[in-house]
Amino acid sequence: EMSPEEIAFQERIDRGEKIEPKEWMPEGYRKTLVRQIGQHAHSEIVGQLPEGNWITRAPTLERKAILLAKVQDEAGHGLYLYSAAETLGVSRDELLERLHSGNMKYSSIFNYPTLNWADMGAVGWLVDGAAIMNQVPLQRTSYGPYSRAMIRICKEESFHQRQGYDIMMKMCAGTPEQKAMAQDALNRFWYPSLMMFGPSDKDSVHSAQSMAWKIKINTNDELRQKFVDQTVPQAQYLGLTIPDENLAWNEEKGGWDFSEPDWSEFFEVIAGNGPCNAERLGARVKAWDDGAWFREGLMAHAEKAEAARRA
Ligand code: FAQ
Repeated sequence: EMSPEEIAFQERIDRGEKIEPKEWMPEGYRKTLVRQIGQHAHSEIVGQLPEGNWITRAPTLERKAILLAKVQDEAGHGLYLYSAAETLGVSRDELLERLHSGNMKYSSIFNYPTLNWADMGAVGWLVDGAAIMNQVPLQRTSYGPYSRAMIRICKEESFHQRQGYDIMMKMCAGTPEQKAMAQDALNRFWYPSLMMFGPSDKDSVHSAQSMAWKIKINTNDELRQKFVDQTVPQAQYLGLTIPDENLAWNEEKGGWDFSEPDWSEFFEVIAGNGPCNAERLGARVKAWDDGAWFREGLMAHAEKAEAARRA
């Protein structure tokens, strides 16, 4: 069963201690963190693409400046998270190689297209809203570097969510056509946003062990429920309709009943067969290949400087 080291480790977790990079940890704990933090970092980087697509077409200079800042934040989040993963003994190049070869995942949500400006509102409101719901508890995750990264990231995510909701408010107070665009964006992003929390608890292979290690704090279904409960009144305030006939207030549980997303679609998307998987991964691989001359230049410069130092 558990070795004496593993027992002592679990006791530290149970006492609420943070685990730091140089400390002993079970191999499974390290592997799970590399998987989750790496996937999270990749999501931030790939997550720049759907919004980056609209920076040049923002309707005003102010909207453009806001969106630009948000997308830059996402790059920063990706970099903090890669650094956090590197403290576990994996290099950034290796993580990127695993992403580019399709061996590591990123969030399913970024495999859906952003068709128009209303989608920028829906992404900020729903996608960042879901991201925060998942990340606020992760500020208390057991691995020190991940938990500290989450504190800063959550502050920036709340700005992202507000800017998205602000776009939705503006569009819903606009012409009937603009309000219809906002409704259409909600219709398309609702179920993919629910999928961000991962499969239902009965299909979540990692939850039990990750929660015992306090890598995860809540189950997927708990966070999905909290997200629906937070988002329904926000939709009502906008005068928009959540695309779910089964949505109903449940007095007993003090929350909303809602329809599950189409899980077969979810599993297709995470297997690489979503609407934009090939395009998203293709863009990242191209960026890596296009940067080869720069990496080579840096290496040549470092080698020259090293040779000069030795001489
Ligand atoms: N997409 O056993 P579980 C953002 C995979 S926020 C793709 O339940 P776990 C900010 C899972 O990896 C988005 N794959 O897994 C932003 C596993 O497969 P594996 C990123 C998914 O890890 C906003 C399998 O399914 N946030 O980027 C998904 O315990 C706007 C079984 O699932 C994070 O990554 C999915 N949705 O729970 C940026 C948060 N769900 O690895 C730009 C940190 C599950 O064995 C614009 N991560 N899978 O091959 C987590 O909290 C967890 O990893 C979960 C999944 C909750 C996502």
